Amino acid sequence: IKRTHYARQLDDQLVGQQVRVGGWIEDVRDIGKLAFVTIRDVTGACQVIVTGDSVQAAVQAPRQSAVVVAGVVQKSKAKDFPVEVKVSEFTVLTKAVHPLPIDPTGRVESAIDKRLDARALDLRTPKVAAIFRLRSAGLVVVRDTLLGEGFIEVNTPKVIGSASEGGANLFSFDYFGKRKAYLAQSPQLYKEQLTLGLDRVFEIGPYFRAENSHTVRHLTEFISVDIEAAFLDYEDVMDIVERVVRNVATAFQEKHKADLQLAGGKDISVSKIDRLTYEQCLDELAKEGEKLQFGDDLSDAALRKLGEIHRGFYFITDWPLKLKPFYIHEKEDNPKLSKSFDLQYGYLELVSGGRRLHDPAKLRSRLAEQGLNPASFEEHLKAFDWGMPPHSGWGLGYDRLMMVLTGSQNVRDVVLYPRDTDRLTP
Ligand code: AMO
Repeated sequence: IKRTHYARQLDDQLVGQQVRVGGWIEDVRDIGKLAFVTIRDVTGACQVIVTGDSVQAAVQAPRQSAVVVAGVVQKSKAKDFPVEVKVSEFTVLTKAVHPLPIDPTGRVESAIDKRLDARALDLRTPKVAAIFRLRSAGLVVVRDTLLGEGFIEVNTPKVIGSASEGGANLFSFDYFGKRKAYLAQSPQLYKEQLTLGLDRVFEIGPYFRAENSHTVRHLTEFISVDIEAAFLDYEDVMDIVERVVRNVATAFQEKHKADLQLAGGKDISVSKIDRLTYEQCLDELAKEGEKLQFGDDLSDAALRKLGEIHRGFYFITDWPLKLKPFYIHEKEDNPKLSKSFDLQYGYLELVSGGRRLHDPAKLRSRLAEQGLNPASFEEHLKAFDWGMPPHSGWGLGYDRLMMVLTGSQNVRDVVLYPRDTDRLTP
């Protein structure tokens, strides 16, 4: 079963050499005494010529069966392949059972639901595989950037005893008949506590929200990149997220161009990202005929309008305090406003973050103001009595970032096994 080369490695230099290639049958052209077979592996396709006894096996094998072929590399007359393999051994390892649920050659497009039902097979489609290679490459860049800025990577619990983002959208379950447990909506409380001893932390992990939303951007399980840093204010962590996003976009364009093209992503350059305050957004929206009062949340329609004005990335900063979670710090010069921000790409929110309250008394009264019970946060609040430093951070929806950078229209395109209100399998 072992191979010596991937399809893409077969080139002029190997002419005359014996090779073994493993992959799956994409096409077979039977011309009697011989057959031309296109074999695809994760790197691409190659052509093999089958003669003699093996023709029968090749012709009868269903498309997409797993095979391993051995033979000698020779020059090819085919316009798509500079070389081909003259096969001496053609082994069908596992037959594909037809009809297959989707066509992984990408020639016949299937609806997203059908593709997700057959996700493992869908990954054979070159465009789809490219998206997941980019996802992986992007994580490396995120990690390198944050490690380079003095952060350490941490892992906090996903099974938790109290809500971190308030009670809405919380998945709960029975914990050994003793109490209720929840799935983490974010690492918010833990990451804040960690600044006390570790100064700068980041986490890349799955978070869970019982979102009853049927949109192209909401999942019930999503991956977030979270950071939290002591002694930084919100503008500083905005600079950090700007560098993270810029580095990922640049790496895709410079180091992963072929995959970016296969995925259908545009070259998105991230220069200095505009920073607009919430109130500036209200003014811009008013000019467009969308009248909102101070304190109103920016509706989907409003964000779509803003997205038309500011194509690409932009920050919305200084939101009304009451629109933001209990842990967000007010602006010292105007306590109705908060030291908070969202990073948008057009209408799509990619990141939220801000400066946090570090004074336990203020945090207790904010919890009460927001109708939350400080008693249920005592476990968290006690850390604030141990010399909590001022701190800021953000959470970046990694799936949404990948959606933008790969030019995908649906977050499900960039998630292997998406979870939403209707989908729990595969
Ligand atoms: P927030 O709730 O805005 O902030 O979430 C941060 C980012 O996570 C992504 N996201 C989602 N992606 C897909 N499906 C969902 N259901 C979903 N929900 C959120 C978005 C969003 O911008 N604790 C704060 C962050 C912080 O202040 O550090 C938080 O969770 O891209």
